[in-house]
Amino acid sequence: MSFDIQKIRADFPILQQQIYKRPLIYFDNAASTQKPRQVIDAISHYYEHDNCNIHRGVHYLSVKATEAYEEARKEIRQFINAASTHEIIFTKGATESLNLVAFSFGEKYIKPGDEVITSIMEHHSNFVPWQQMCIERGATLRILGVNEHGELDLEELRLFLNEKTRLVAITHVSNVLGTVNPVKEIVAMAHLHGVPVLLDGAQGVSHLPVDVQDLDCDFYCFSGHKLYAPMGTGVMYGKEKYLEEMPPYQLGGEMIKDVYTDHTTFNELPFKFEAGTPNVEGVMGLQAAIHYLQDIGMERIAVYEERLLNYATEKLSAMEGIRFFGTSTHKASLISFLIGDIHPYDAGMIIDKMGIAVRTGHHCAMPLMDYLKIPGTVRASFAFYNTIEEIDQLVAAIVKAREMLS
Ligand code: 7TS
Repeated sequence: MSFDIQKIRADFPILQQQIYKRPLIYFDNAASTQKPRQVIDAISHYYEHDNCNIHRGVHYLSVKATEAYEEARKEIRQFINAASTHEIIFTKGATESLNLVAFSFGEKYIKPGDEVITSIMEHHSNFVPWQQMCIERGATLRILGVNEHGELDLEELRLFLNEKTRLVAITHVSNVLGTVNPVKEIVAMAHLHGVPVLLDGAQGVSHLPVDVQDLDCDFYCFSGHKLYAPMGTGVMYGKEKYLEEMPPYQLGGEMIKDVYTDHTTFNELPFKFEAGTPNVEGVMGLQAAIHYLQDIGMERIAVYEERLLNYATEKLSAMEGIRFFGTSTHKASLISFLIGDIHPYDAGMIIDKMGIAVRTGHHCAMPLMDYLKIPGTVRASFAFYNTIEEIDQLVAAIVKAREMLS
């Protein structure tokens, strides 16, 4: 498929509608992306032809659904270049993936006095599980700050890493600042101390090509719904050497090998971490989304989105009184800003009335808001179906919001 923006937009039925009598402009892609027809069709196809519980039956439909599910796992392994399908655990999203690691890795490896390193730019989903796990296990959470561009300081990481460090848990891309963290360097630094690294890929995987073996990260967690796939899908990638040692996160069907009245043995990977009936329809949609993205090409998506980001940054920089949060030279396609002293909610309401969806508030990053001493931001996050003309509309809406609210 060539990168034909009108053809791409035609694949997304939701983008064809009008909001407040204006064409919908959807700039809330960091919260959730829209779904192409191909994904919606894959879900319908599954229910019309293949629907059945998997892994449990010998009959035709059960075998067919199981094969389709396991085929999707193979393709997701390829998509992020994991070494084995044993390392691809299906979850209901990044949050569940992160909780799984915090609970299970914590139980196996974290003792009183140990340390976990995270950063101030984390989404609550990659912050609260570590904070809670450290409290429960008597460990210490050490929190990296950011500089005025919203970047991590690797020198601070160097100072934090020591013989008590058990894990570094860092986001690949910040959902507030847009910063693309130097995760390969972070992994290399941590590995020098024998410390594994978890990457929260919720905002990374939809914008950048991800190769977990090249990054050499030990865990990579993401959601399907930010990747043009259905809600309620996600992946926890983990290196087999850790997953083999880690205890199950949930107990029940699928994850067992044998159950006796006095004890249970657990299934092999990846099933040990997949208790209960999974979201098969969602995984069919996730597979279709990955096909769709691969047809366009992640590299090409990254180039187009960078054009949108640069254009938006240039236009907004030319306006008076806009304060940006996140000005790293390595950014994914989102901008967070404040318009003078206008509260982000007020600005967001007016922008919405112009048919433009932006997100306002703390973006589930309250520690970062405290650190920056702001109540929240207005965030416009772009996807490859957005256009330069839509960004011009956003600029006009900001001018209008300022006129009305100043
Ligand atoms: N990590 C990051 C970096 C995120 O941006 C999000 C969601 C999550 C984890 C959690 O993902 P979930 O799919 O499990 O909810 N971020 C946002 C956002 O920025 N606005 O709404 C959700």
